[in-house]
Amino acid sequence: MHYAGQIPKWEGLRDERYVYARYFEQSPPFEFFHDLETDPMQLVNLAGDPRYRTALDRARRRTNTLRDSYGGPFAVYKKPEPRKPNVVLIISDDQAWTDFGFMGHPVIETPHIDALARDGAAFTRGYVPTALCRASLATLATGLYPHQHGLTGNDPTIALEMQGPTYWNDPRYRELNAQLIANIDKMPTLPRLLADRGYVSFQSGKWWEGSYARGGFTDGMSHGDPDRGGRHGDDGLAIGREGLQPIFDFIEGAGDNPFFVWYAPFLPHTPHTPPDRLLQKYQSEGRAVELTRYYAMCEWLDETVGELMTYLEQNGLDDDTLVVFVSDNGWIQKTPQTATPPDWFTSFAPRSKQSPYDGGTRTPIILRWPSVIAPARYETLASTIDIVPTILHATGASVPTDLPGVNLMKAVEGRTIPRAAIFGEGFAHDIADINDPAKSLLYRWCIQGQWKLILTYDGAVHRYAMVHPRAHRSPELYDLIADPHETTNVAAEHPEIQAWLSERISRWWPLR
Ligand SMILES: [Ca+2]
Repeated sequence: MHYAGQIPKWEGLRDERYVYARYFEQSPPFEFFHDLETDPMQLVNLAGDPRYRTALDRARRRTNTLRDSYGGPFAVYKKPEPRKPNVVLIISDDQAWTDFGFMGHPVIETPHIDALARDGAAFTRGYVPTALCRASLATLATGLYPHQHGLTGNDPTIALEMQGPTYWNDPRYRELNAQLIANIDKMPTLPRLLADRGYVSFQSGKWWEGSYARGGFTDGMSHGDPDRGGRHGDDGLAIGREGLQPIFDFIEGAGDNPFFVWYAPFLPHTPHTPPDRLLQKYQSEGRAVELTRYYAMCEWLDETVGELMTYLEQNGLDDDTLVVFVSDNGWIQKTPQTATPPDWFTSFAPRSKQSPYDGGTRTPIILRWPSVIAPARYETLASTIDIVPTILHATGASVPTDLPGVNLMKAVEGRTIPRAAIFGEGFAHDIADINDPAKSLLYRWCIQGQWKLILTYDGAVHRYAMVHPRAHRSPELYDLIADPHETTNVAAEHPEIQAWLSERISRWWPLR
């Protein structure tokens, strides 16, 4: 990482009794305050404890005085003008964290995504806050948790008599969905914040929130008109499967403006219709045809990533383009051999899409920006709530103060990410009450270090009841390092960890 000027990121002091530090990059600043008398190891942060208010205020004032005596804020440093790299956000659709060459898959070949990981910062322990398309994409557009942006499921709940293959044509469905889409109009989305910084932006692929313009993109492929098949991307869904020319045309038309590309192809998502050459490549004695098709789809996505990167290189753009790669949710292919509960009708297996398990929620997160980011792998926990603040920081755009994520570039710069745990939530596919996310709540989870706690709730499930068998009423605790596929619930052996993480979940999103 080029780190011009060694700009300070925190200030503070230590006296005989107290240690105080303030990380002033955030607004409001993140503060640590420790009482050495009662806590010599500095394990308990008392910055929010009202009993220490007076002592904390004194430490703040003394820090300001000391700082000013050295010439005031940043007196000896000059912040460089932030650059404006181009940004390409690649979003895989329905691909598990294991299903990449660089993540160790024994069969699937993904040489171009592997190259992104090799040349960039690869966060191998990344997560989406929820394992469903629309909610996950809205997080990538806003930086908010689904319970904050309100787009928690793919559809509003529709009455039984409306159900059928074209339920989205029912006027009652359309009215509810129009209300849902209106959520995005109010939010400072990534394209809007980048536009304030002079960026032009292009939407391609999946997009559920009406026309691309509703999300603040200056250009795009999805019209969102329900009368013309608008639901989750319409014309945009041709990207990747039918080539990348619309993206190349947009970049050519961007002129001297920095650009942002949202590339969310319908890949490896169903229909699993790979080119014949890839299908043949993955055919193997004894391998189920469903699995063969899925494997081929993963490589098809990879080929399009290669095409995109080749274009950037050939046009001299790749050195100063921040490429971000992520999956919107996981996928475990169901085959005739897969054990499923009765009436399981989807083509994915249990403990994958829509579930709180890593098969649904975990994804590698890659940041590639050759002129700035040195290649490295990170075990640091990362979340897709971090993508928006990371891109905003990298581009020098303004960062809303209420975003829950962190700037992942801190880890790349060798600094500490001030966050101990990451959180997630699972909702029903159909939103029970568009004004109250908790009515569809099924799971909440928290990961700290190697531990993952999953709590289960009784939200309304409607059409997808089968995907959420309510067999588990008890909390589930997994050691993700020893048991990455979450086979053994160790909650009973570690009641103290269960209680600690449960408390963290309650504080993260207090339910009424
Ligand atoms: Ca998806």
